[in-house]
Amino acid sequence: SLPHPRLPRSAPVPTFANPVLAGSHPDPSICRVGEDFYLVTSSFAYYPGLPVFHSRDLVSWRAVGHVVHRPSQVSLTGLDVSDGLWAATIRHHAGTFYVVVTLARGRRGSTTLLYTAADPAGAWSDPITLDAEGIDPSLFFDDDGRCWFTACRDAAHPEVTGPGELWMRELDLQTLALTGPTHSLWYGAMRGAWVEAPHLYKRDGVYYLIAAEGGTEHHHAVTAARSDTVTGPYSTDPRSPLLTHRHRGAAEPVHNVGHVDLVDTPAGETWAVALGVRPLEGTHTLGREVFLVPVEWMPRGPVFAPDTGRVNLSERRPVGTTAVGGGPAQDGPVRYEFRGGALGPEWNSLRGPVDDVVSPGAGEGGLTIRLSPEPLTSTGTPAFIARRQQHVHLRASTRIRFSATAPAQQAGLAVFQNHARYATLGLTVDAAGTPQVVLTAREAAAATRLAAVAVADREVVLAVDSDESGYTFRVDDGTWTTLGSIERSFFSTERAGGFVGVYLGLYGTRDAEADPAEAHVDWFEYAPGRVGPGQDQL
Ligand code: 6LW
Repeated sequence: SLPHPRLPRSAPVPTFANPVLAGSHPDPSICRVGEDFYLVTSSFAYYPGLPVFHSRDLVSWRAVGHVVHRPSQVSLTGLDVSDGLWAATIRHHAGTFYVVVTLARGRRGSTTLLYTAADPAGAWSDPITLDAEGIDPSLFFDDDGRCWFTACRDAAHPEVTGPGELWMRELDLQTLALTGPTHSLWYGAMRGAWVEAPHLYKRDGVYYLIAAEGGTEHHHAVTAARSDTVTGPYSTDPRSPLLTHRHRGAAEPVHNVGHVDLVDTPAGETWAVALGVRPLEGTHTLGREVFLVPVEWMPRGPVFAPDTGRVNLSERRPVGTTAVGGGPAQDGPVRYEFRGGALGPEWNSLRGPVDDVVSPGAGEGGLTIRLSPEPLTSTGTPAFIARRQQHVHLRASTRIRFSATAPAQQAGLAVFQNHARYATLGLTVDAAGTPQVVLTAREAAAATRLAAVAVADREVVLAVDSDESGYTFRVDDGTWTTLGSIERSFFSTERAGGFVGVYLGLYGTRDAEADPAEAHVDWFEYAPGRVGPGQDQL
């Protein structure tokens, strides 16, 4: 029989808004220690890598650090923005946190890394390289204290049709090396669709292998298999797919649902964190986000979203949990003044630290950007920091001071999808030395200069207003001038390919021949909400 809703329909049911982590936070993995939940998401070629979040209620999440916070922990140089650190799993056992993750190159798994920490806020260890092929590694700690590593790889089985195989080996917790035989566990419920993202759970003595199939886009789905023995054989749960929005139409606000990880609350409920996207007219720009989905265990296995069968934008709150409080408001404006000499955890650079080129001021705040000859198109580390775009409607703005001496020197605001697809609104000079602001769109090898306006000062406010139709770029040098707009879908993951959403940031670039120069940023503001008419006159 179907599970019954927990509360009578008449009672006011406390709710929360999905996604619980907006913006590019794919492939969530979650674990609990006592009352504390910890979650990690993929970070690709962004640095620091693998953000770690903490929550007490599963709904409000606070960034506590990163697994990869020292350059010695990984080398991301040379990688595409969508390669790098993919789909980590976080687990806790006997006082130690474990994170396993794929380092991807050329959109394929290349190395499997294991990090450990006593405190999830860090410091995390240097990596141990596991002798494992494929992607989406996970760990399962059995009641007897043994630890089982699972991952997915290309299927080698001669009788198997379909691209993927979930496999297993034991992880020796003393040596942190894989040991013993390799077990082939499962080839998926929907052969022909890639099977990935395995996580193993044990419930009432039964082992449940939960996976994702159909790829991370429209056909994404959650499927399952079960076994009485950890190493198998696993038999397909015939109810598969257990959760998907692949059959839903354009009116559905949440798509691409899959890649779940399950956690039990202290009150005995089970919840899943899932990846999903919120497309508008078929494209999304915010990346793959984290959605929280109720789970009910039935004798046949987990039932996802038992009341509605879908991932909802408004969902009932987990029972018996309380937010820690003091966490960041997801929907309020944030003004970064860069005081205190360090960037907050929401700021990322590409592939490595930028301490040599981007310096937050100590006492008086502000940010100094030393222009770098490394362009944003490079697969190195340009003078660039950015944070995720988490709202379709917003204004991002910055007050910047920069006395360029050559047109090849530029500093300003960037809307960044990846190194082959972004827009810049840069303060520079023209050939005669007059200060100007230039709007450029980059698509693959082509950089198109969309507009340039002379400005009255070498200190201006640069702004980009985002809404469902596009991104509009403006400058204020005493008077607001609109330089132009770029359609939203230009920055979409569908158009760009890859796995990331838009980041908004600050950059400083110059030709190798141009003189070194510094730009000064007073503040950067991220203000969610609709930009009303006339607000550009502010
Ligand atoms: C990840 C795979 C996926 O490894 O996307 O959504 C890949 N699923 O499981 C990169 O994030």
